[in-house]
Amino acid sequence: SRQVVNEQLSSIIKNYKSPFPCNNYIPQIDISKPESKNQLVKACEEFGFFKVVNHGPLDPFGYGNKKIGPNGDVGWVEYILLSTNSDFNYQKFASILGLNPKDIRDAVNDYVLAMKKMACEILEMLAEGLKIHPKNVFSKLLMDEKSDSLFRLNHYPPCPDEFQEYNGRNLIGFGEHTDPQIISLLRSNNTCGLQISLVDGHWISVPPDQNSFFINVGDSLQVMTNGRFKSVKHRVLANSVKSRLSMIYFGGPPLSEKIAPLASLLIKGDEDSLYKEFTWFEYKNSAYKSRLADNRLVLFEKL
Ligand code: GA4
Repeated sequence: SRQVVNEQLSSIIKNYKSPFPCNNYIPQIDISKPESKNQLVKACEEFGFFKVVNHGPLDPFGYGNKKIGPNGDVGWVEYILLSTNSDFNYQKFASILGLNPKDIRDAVNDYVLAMKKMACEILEMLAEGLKIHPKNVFSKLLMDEKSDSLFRLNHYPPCPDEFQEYNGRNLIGFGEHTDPQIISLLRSNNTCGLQISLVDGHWISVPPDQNSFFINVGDSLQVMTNGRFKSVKHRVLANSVKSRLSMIYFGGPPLSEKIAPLASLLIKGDEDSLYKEFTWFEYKNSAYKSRLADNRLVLFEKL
């Protein structure tokens, strides 16, 4: 009968022993780490077999909706994130923006070029203000053809009151965070929502102004100035009636760039440095393992 067959089957399954016992000795290699080269060689010598983790080069680009980053953060937002790199090729662009992206790509390129120019001017004024020579210490990182800069378009649809009430507090459009790069240039329409956090922990609303740019210091500039400039925590609240649009240019260094406090800002030399040196690649890697609200610099602070 069917029942007997079932019982026999389940007893076979229960007693089945795999001829390939699983164990924890399969070498697992994190190829995002520098020491992985030696581990790869060892695994090939010992087993000729290994499992690779953290292989995905960071690729957060494209259209996104509610999800922010890879680690469970959500917001009342949809966005398009693009690399400004020249090797972010036509095909990639087309896969994000449709089959005939030439017009929009040209428009984005023009905009990004203008943003880069303005960011560099501001960074050079800052360097001069800090009496740092040469004045292009910061701006040269954005000018580098390998500069890892980004362009982000955010759309915050109006969020109806019944959702707003949820939780008894305002719904978050984009949760609090600091920007990892050197400098960010933001432009928005006339809808409010952006807030910055003061040192005492209070949030203040930034009145929108569609004819101006808002600039913020990123984590890398905080490190390069040894904490003199502050990477400001900011967030966006959802608006119940109007939709908010913003576009942000994030000016970042090349991946291989070593980020550390500038020697000319350290009076007693290395002793004064608040941060350990790291490459932008290392920083980005750890940033993409963090949650949006995390303090990503603590890992690189000197004890
Ligand atoms: C914040 C600033 C930029 O929008 C961004 C964000 C990035 C993402 O959305 O993919 C991050 C976030 C931002 C910081 C921590 C990581 C990475 C989401 C996230 C949880 C594009 C960036 O460079 O860092």
